[in-house]
Amino acid sequence: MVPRKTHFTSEVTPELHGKEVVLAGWVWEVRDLGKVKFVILRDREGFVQLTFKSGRTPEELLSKVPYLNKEDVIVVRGVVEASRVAKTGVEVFPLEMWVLAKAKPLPVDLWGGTSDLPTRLKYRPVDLKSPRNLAIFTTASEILRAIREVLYKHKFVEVFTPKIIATSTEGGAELFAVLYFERVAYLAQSPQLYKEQLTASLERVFEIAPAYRAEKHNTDYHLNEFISIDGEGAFMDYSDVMDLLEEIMRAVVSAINAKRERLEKLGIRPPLYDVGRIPRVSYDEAIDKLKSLGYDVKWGDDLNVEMQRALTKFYGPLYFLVDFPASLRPFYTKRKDDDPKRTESYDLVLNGIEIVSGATRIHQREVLEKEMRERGLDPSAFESHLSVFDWGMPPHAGFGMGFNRLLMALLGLSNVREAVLYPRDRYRLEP
Ligand code: AMO
Repeated sequence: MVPRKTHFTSEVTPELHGKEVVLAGWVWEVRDLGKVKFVILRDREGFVQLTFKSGRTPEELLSKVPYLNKEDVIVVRGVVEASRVAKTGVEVFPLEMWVLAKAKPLPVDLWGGTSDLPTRLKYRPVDLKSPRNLAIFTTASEILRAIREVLYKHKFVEVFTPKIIATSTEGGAELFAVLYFERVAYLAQSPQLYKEQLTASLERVFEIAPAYRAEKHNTDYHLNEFISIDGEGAFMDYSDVMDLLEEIMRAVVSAINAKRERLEKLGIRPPLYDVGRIPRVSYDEAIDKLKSLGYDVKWGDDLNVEMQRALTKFYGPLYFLVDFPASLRPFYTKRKDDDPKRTESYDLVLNGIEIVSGATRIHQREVLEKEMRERGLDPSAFESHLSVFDWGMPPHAGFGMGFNRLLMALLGLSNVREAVLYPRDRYRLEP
């Protein structure tokens, strides 16, 4: 019987000196120096050196080592010894070894990192074995944990809303149609309308789920399926939500700092070390600053990545843009009471990339209908949503955070595809 794994490689520390452990993982490297043979075993958490020494290691075990291939799956029972030479400060002297699966030569260079991104994405399940990817996606999970913790602390309830829907929420052109029995349905671009409706019952909700956009751009920061972290709170406005996002960003950066050493060893350099008060820059001020830099931009224009990057000169890598013109925001966005051309809205920008967007919402049916008509939308198509506003809709506000963009920007990755396990883009539907 093959024994169960007792430790991840990261748990094999010098304090275990003299103890027996069972490790399981993949052969990263074999170094055969004749009487001494080293096998580097990799698992999700890192590496451990296995030392096979003639005289000490059973002969039958020693003779197996030259037949190991890179990425063979092995289980090893052995004794831990603190070591001054081994990279991780420990080595393990095997007593028994089982080869559970053999591996052919890999289509991706996990060792030298020489494969290009298209090749890596084509063989993504293999590419995900690389130490760099393991660090990215274990950190991603820690980031999600940190975000959930902040939201739970503020009494948000985790929910799931339908991804197959009947009408558009964020604009018609970017919908994927699906055949739904006898009729056409769409994949949800965001849980916007559902999360708003839920503030009338659950008050504060969040959802972490895929969102679908049939955008044809093929850029480094657009995906056709991305993970959206959405939050919506009753009796809140956009400044409450920005306070919450500030807390989320602080928690996320400290989750990254806990992993920083491992990340940096792999060449990943998270740009943020801490998060203080995040500047809240009005759209008007941003336009003025951009004009002063010579950009050809006027009030009412959308800001592109280059402009948002230029603004980091004034505000640092992380800032909010607030109070956008109503013409730039969706129909559900509340206008400012004293300035109806502008809205109670914001984007959170990190290194020039918009990672979050949100607003105070309209909670009065007539106002919402008027905004729909102004944007050429037919309120009757939204009747099931609008009727909720007849039965006690609280004022509310929220956010939509693109998790893959967040991960990309936080880790300083150059392409959002690096921040998704299996990216879906204009030309990629597999694996
Ligand atoms: P918005 O359309 O700005 O707002 O989307 C919110 C956030 O989602 C991310 N995002 C994307 N990430 C990768 N690829 C894409 N194609 C893509 N599109 C958007 C971005 C963006 O900031 N309902 C509103 C949110 C709200 O007001 O609560 C919405 O969907 O990081």
